[in-house]
Amino acid sequence: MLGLSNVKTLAGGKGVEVEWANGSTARFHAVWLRDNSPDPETLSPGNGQRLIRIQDVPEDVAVKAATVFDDVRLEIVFSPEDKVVTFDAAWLMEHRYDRPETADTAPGWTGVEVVRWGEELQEKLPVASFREANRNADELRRWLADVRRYGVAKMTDMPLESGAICKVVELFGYLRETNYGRFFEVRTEVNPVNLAYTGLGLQVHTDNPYRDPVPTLQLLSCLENSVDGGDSVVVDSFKAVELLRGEAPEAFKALSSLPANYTYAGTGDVMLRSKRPMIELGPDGELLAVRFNNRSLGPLTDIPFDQMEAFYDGYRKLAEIMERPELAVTFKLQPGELFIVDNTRVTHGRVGYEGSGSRWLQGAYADLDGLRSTLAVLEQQATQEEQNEVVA
Ligand code: NM2
Ligand code: OGA
Ligand code: ZN
Repeated sequence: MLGLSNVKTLAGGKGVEVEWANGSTARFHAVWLRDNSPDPETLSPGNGQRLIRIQDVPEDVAVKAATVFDDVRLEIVFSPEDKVVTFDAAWLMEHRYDRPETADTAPGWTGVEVVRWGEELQEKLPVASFREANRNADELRRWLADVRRYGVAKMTDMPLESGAICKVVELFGYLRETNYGRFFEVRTEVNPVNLAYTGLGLQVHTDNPYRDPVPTLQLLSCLENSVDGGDSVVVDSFKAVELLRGEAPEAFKALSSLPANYTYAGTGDVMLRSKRPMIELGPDGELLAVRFNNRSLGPLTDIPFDQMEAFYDGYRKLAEIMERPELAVTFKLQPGELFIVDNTRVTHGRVGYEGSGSRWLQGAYADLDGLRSTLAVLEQQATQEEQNEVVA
């Protein structure tokens, strides 16, 4: 365990600078430390939720004294309250925010947990067996971690029964019910409410950009697929955005700063609309989401006249990149197989099909927050088990 070697109080008690045994240092503000004090009057011991309001922290909060104990505890005395609080060295390390400027902070950056990919993923597309993931927490943890890293994964060995897709969602989270149902049939229909319910080819897309918030996970499972065609394709839009940013910075700028409109009215019983950028960045420039769907981009009504052409130029450029063969991973789903995509990131499409044979897929939506939560709990359990083994 990484211990603390030193602590200095910053001028005026504004905060502290902490040094760990490996030589790394980080500063913490007095107000931040006080707001995050782990004592039972500040944080509920039962659930970790904060019991105080920000106004309960004195405006002139300062560090009166700071001392390291036993290498692993930092004791702080806060003025004017004269409150004594102990912080844990590992906790401070995990939550430090005083980092040197990292290499990639240009708008469109992604965190270390995101690995952008192209056709090379074809040979190593993450996959797990449903039966295995259902009884083995390690297998489930690996599969969920792959979804976090690559935004896509396959599952095999599914029960060949209608609705089995729901059991996959139950492994990690909750179904997102929509106007399409708890889950939905994807097959050729006579009066299709959506072009997905035809044999037409579908350009790669994210689903339901006309919803706000969008469903952040989509699953598609296969019950029958004996037609000619109907192959699936997935493309990492975050990779496409990275290429766009390099090749056409003005296109990246237009798509990330102008509001697009997305719509779906089906046969008239719903009227869904959203107004969002095609490339969504966070306040610190992090690439958060892509909404890409040729069928559902509405009439654009919120882009200034003088910028409309720049938007369309950018959209065309992004679409061209999205269709590059070197970005595509393709496969033909077999009965008993499923794939899941992070619907804020990985686009999916299909080759058209017709003629003899049958094709029957089922789809469902769910959300990433539940998946990430399940994964974090499984990872914590795995770490604890490892530590217990070391001790035993
Ligand atoms: N379906 C399959 O987002 C879309 O409109 C794509 C969605 C109909 C639920 C198709
Ligand atoms: C969808 C979709 C692809 C397919 O249902 O959203 O994109 O392979 N389907 O049918
Ligand atoms: Zn789709």
